[in-house]
Amino acid sequence: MVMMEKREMNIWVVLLSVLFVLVEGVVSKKGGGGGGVNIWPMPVSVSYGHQSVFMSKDFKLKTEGSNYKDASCILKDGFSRFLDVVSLAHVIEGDFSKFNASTILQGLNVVISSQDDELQYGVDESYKLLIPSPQNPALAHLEAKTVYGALHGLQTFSQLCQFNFSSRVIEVSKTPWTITDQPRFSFRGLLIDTSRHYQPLPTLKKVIDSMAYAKLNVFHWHIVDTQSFPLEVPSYPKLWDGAYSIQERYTVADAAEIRRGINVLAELDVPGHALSWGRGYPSLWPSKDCQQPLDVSNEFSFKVIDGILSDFSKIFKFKFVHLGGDEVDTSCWTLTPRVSKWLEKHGMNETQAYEYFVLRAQKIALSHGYEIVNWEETFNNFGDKLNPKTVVHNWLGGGVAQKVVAAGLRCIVSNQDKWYLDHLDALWPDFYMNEPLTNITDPKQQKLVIGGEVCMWGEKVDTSDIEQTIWPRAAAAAERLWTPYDNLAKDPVKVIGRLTNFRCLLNRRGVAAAPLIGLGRSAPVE
Ligand code: CP6
Repeated sequence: MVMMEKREMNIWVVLLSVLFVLVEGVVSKKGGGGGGVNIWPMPVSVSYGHQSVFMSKDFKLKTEGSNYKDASCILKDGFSRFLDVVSLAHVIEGDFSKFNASTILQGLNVVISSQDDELQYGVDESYKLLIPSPQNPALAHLEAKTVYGALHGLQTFSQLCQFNFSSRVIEVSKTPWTITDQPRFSFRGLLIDTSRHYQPLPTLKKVIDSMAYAKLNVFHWHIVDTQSFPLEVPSYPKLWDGAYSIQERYTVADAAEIRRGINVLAELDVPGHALSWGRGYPSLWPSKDCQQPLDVSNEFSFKVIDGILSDFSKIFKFKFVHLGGDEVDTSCWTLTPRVSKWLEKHGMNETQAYEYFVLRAQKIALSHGYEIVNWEETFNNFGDKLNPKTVVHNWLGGGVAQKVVAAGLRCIVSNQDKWYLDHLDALWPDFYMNEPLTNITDPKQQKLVIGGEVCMWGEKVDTSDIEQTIWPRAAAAAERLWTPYDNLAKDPVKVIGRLTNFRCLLNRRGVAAAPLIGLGRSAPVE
């Protein structure tokens, strides 16, 4: 043993303590395990310490130094949802006498630099969150360019708050926290199909709230299809005669409520998948016995599309609209003499007529100020004719994204073997490991992949089981879409604990997320 002077020893104690704090306080950014950090999806960078603070009974929102005037109450409403999910109401009974005043967090100061509060594709979603260790005055800080970044910061903060049922206070352990964050992809979607099964409005709202917990930001509403037409369309009031019943419908006001707080990508899937339109307007069918695709030879088909998109543009403010274009079986066009004569007269074969229909629908959508998303078959059949601003939505398994971006178009990834929630045999590790940039190495081309989407097709789910079919698998995809590639786990085993914790958090918040199946089950990480 080397003998040391007392002073020298002190220096060593100090140095070792500093080293200890540094090692403990820096989360391993690589590998995705989280090193004891229970945040889902994992942020860009996280550091933390080892002291706890406790939220005051009247934890306050402050906006000192912020440019942002909360005219539409977006931040205030977000803050009140934050207080709800962390159960501040429980703290009313809390016993604060045991706590040193310096450990009480009095509020959160939010500084937003931009006045703009339009929710739109590409809005800055970054934030920086600082939760101090015990000190006075004890305010947490949240900085963001836009109110939408601030909302993500509140979600992260809420995940760090733990209600302690013995002291009845909310504890934030491991302070000080410093978190900087922003999404890897701007488009992080979930498709909900309300045509195969009607989903009541409260169900849709609940799905939207739960999306925000996982930082998903696009609700792709596959509103209508062959089976039913549940939406009110003022321009053509008989369209919703195609609903399953007079109860199973959405009014325009319902649709406007869906829009609140999330980007809604409304879909009008044409010319296939549209049989239900003809219940109110049978002339949209090629014939009574051959009812889809929509009649390409009838001007009325395009008038109705124009009317619907005109009504859409009043409620759905997202810059994209989805025009479908998938799985078009054109045989009704050739089998119906009136339509096949029209094809002949215009010198078109079936494939050309399909192209003509999709391109005309695109022009109508453009005239209403939308940019267009189309399913990948449109690209596979006539990609060079699509409007150059078209976003091609992948769903088949062939990895079309690579070809789409090589052609200079944008792409959304949803390959059915990995990101289809109706495929119950696809387990959360498959969802986690689906990499949107597979085989795309050129940085310019990588930028054209604007994101991805998990799809909850409605044939086999209704309101009774939609939540547990979506969660926790959608959360696995949400981390893939949010977290920087280098921070993601390369082996999904590493995130089991953190994902289990997130699904328990969903359960506590009233979302029926199913247990994790695949790679075994595990207890939440302490
Ligand atoms: N409905 C619509 C569907 C599907 C598509 N479009 C679909 C196809 C195959 C599978 C799952 C869903 N039900 N309109 C394809 C985009 Cl496996």
